[in-house]
Amino acid sequence: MIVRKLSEVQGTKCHIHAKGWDSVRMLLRDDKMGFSFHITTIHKDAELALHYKHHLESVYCISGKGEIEDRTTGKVHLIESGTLYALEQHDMHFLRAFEPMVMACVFNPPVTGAEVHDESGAYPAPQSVKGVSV
Ligand code: 9YT
Repeated sequence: MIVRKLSEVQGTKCHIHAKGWDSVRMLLRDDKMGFSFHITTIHKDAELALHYKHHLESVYCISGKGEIEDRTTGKVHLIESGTLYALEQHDMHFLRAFEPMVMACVFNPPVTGAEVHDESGAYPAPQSVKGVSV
């Protein structure tokens, strides 16, 4: 059994900081759960262009307010506490935070810990992430 506290992972190498967001990656590939689990905060006024071509992602908003725009249809959905979205079609999207948004995110296949977004907002395919075990 794995038991971890957010406070134990905050500030470690599994707490990633990037422009507009930071993410505490609480479960990673090497935990062998078949998914990774992240507590991600999208910073106020951030707009992220994301496209997880190689991953399925589901996100549950714990707190904060913002919106997600489907870049294929242009449809915009409000995100607030209690909202879940699932990118079951690897949907290209914009994520905008009107106030800090705390999100619980799962990725399938699991993130290894080495990923950073490329210029299209994607993470690389799992087999192209080499030699990093977090
Ligand atoms: C909201 C969202 O797309 N989160 C993705 C996870 C986070 N960017 C991470 O841990 O890389």
